[in-house]
Amino acid sequence: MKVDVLTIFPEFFREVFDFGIIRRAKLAEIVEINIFDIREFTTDKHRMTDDRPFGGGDGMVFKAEPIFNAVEHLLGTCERENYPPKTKVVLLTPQGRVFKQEVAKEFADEIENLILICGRYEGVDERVNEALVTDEISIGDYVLSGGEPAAIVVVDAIVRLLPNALGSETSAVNDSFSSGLLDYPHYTRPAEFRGMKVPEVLLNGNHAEIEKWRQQKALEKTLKFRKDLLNIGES
Ligand code: 6GU
Repeated sequence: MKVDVLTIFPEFFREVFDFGIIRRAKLAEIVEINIFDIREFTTDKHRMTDDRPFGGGDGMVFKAEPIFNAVEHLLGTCERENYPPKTKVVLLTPQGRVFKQEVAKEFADEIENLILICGRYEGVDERVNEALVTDEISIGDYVLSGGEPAAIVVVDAIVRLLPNALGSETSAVNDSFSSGLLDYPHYTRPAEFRGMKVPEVLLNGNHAEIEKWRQQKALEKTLKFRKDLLNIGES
């Protein structure tokens, strides 16, 4: 997969993708990640990326032109209808569809070229959405100062689902959410630490009992924190 991130703060991404699973996926050429400075695609003397909102009101609006120019540079077109196959142009804003594990899975399975546009200011000129964007995505119900942290979240969640991104020692199958439940608790050595003991059941080697205990704990955690995941109404 190729990921192109469009941002007015390219420095923000200087090292974030150079650790752990993402770093390994890059080295193994499972993913290529490129960062582009949207300001490089401005055409005016002052290289402005924002302007005042039509209709008045507070805050500034992300201009359409540099974003159109950047996408045109990357895809050879800025018409959604003419994008190459398996291409998505994602706008990261708090107004989008909420990013969930199932969205990460869908993107990991279906996309070869992912363009992430990091929103900024009070909003992005809506013509970007109208003509360019295939998916508008939010990472949750809170407001960030820009789409940059969201781009990091989205890239991380997708890359670890790409074929062979996780080593044999890890697996996405048992992760929280892939089962529909939160993950069960984990323990490692020592069996007693500062007087706190690992649950006996994990030490006795009875795999059927261990599996039962893990399912029970996953259910308890989900009931405690995320009833909404259980489809039993009321979160
Ligand atoms: Cl993608 N952008 C911003 N600015 N705020 C957010 C978000 C995105 N997702 C949740 N809050």
